[in-house]
Amino acid sequence: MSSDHLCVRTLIMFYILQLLAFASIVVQGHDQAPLVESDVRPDAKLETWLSKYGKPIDQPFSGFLSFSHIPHAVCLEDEDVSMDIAVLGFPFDTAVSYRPGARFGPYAIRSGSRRQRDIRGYTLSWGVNPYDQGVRIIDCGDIPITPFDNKLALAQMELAYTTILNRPIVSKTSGKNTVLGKDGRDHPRIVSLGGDHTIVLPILRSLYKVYGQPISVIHFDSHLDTWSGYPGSDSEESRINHGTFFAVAQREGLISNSSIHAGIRCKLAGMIDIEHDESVGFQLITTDDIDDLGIPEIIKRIRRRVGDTPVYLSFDIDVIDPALAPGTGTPEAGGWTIREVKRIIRGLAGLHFVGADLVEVLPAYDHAEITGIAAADLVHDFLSLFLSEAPPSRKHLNDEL
Ligand SMILES: [Mn+2]
Repeated sequence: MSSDHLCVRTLIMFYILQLLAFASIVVQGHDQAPLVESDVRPDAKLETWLSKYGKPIDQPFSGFLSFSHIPHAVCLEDEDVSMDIAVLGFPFDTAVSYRPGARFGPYAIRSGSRRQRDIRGYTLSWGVNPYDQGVRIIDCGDIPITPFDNKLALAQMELAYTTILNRPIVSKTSGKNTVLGKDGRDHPRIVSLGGDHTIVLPILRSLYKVYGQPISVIHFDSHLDTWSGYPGSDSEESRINHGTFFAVAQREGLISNSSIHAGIRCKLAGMIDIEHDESVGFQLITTDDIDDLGIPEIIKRIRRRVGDTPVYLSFDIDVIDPALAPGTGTPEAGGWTIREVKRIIRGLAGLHFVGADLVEVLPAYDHAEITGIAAADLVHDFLSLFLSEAPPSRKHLNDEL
């Protein structure tokens, strides 16, 4: 047989097979009921989504981008909104010494929180779900901070924080171990999403106004953030940045001398930096202390340092090893793991927290959202921290197994 003949026969076979396949689709189509019933008659009963499927439920990958899908409001606009705990975004990054981009941090943390939600907020490590503790937790959105004028930006952040801090709480208390303000009442507690670390200065100014006393700070960071300035930046405004804000806060009398750093490993000018740091009111726990002292001793030292004073928790994501949280502004190699830090955080439950933040998340340097997801997970821990009376025991776990 010639190759021409073979070609023609192959072509005919191909067309016959195609015809058979088409015929079988037509026959099957007639035999099967439609997959979705749809009443297209003109007199058909009108249905809506709500009447048929009920209240829309966000999927982990859908819905408005509030933290962990919690109720959200523009709290600065709607003056009737009140809460016990607020999540508040600070999209500010115009006071950094290295990479800018933390203005996208609040977005990245909320985005990283999408698989977290109230109905599955219980964790074995805490033994609680922060969303079923009878307190109202609201995502208040972001403060509209100017990126053009830091003096104005600082004023905006302070006023926004104070505005929300002065809202009446909804429940009898905003959680466990709260501190009364100088007006004698319990105030909402705010978890701030940064933003570069400078946002803590207006926050501390606002806390001082409401609580009427200096606040102790537990500061997780690879850097001291207590420097007095940067060479070549001598104006009053340039002295307020993400490496100096604690020194400014100390000069203004906003923080007590019972503060403590955890996770320090940055390079220094020398011991002169540590001496200055002590004068700002800080003790320090270095990154290596986790190996030399262990986690229980680190927890003990932090608790002993702050005692029962009002405490603010400031968490720079760069305390985590950059391999596990690369999306940050001033990465320092050789940091703590997320698991280690989470254990330390749990050990701090029962202290008198007046607020917390998670700062320096830069999604532009992140990969596969790993920094955003870690940050969102830590914010979930902060909520559990506010709502727990003491560090979790293992009572809810069956250790017999
Ligand atoms: Mn910092």
